[in-house]
Amino acid sequence: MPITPTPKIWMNGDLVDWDQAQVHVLTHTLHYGMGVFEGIRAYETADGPAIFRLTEHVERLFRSAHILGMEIPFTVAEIVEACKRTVASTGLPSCYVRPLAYYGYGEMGLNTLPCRVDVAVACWPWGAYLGEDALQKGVRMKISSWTRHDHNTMPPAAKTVGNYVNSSLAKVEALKAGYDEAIMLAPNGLVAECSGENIFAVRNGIILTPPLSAGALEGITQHSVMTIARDLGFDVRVDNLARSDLYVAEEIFVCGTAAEVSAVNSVDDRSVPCPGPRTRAIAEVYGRAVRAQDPRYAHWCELAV
Ligand code: PPE
Repeated sequence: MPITPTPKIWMNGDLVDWDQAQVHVLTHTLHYGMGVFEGIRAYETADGPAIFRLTEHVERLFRSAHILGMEIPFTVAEIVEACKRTVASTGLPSCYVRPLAYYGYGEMGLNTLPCRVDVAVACWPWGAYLGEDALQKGVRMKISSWTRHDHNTMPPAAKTVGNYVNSSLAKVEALKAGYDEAIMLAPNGLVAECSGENIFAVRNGIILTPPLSAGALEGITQHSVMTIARDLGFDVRVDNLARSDLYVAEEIFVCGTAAEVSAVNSVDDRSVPCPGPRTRAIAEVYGRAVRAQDPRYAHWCELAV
């Protein structure tokens, strides 16, 4: 998806011009993948752009860094402020927000202990991640031939730069085979998540989503969806899913900051009813919640200014 430039990018405390936000080719993370990032959305509201669950995203950035043993030289509050400043500087009513902490220029080699940690926050307009009609028509999913990495290989619970090699391999494989998105299985064969979303499947009326231990990122949208679904009166559980659970599911949807709530119409060419009534109801409330239109979830929306 092509990037539309915005005026400024926050780098280590300053807002710099978009074209000046550059790194050296010997930037450590560019070579070894040891970095952490977030994906956040700011939505248009009557009071200006509201950043959805901003503090929780920044807290996860710090947890991801903690898993890597990386020390971010800013506080959570400072990065929250940096995100707000960057969003406000774009003048856009809504945008995607990408904080990134990385080992910068100055050291080479696998020992990250002496490396400097740099932080940047960029924003740009980003449309529907899985297509404008992802909720109505649903997306075609393929179980990937690539296995989600094991906890002792690369920590899937951390949103690290390097983890996305695995996701990109799966995504491109699925696209080349004519599907929209890939479902990743953990090394034990259970469902983990998708290349860039968490997954939910309905079996016997119960909405199920795999836990962190199955190799899923602890998705903030996943958490929002579980809260909304329970408030709608649905039975929601964090539990393992087998491949066959997906083939015979009554409904499947995937969710993430970028993808929001997207319905699934098939898995490996086995059709799934789509969009199911629960998916539709949850997506509708989610769409209002992110725009600060539902008082029950107003505390999830942080105004940029
Ligand atoms: N799993 C993965 C692997 C993942 O990348 C995401 C977000 C999620 C689950 C959902 O997490 P959350 O956004 O907290 O609900 N994927 C980001 C897109 C990655 C990309 O750059 O492409 C996102 O949705 O922002």
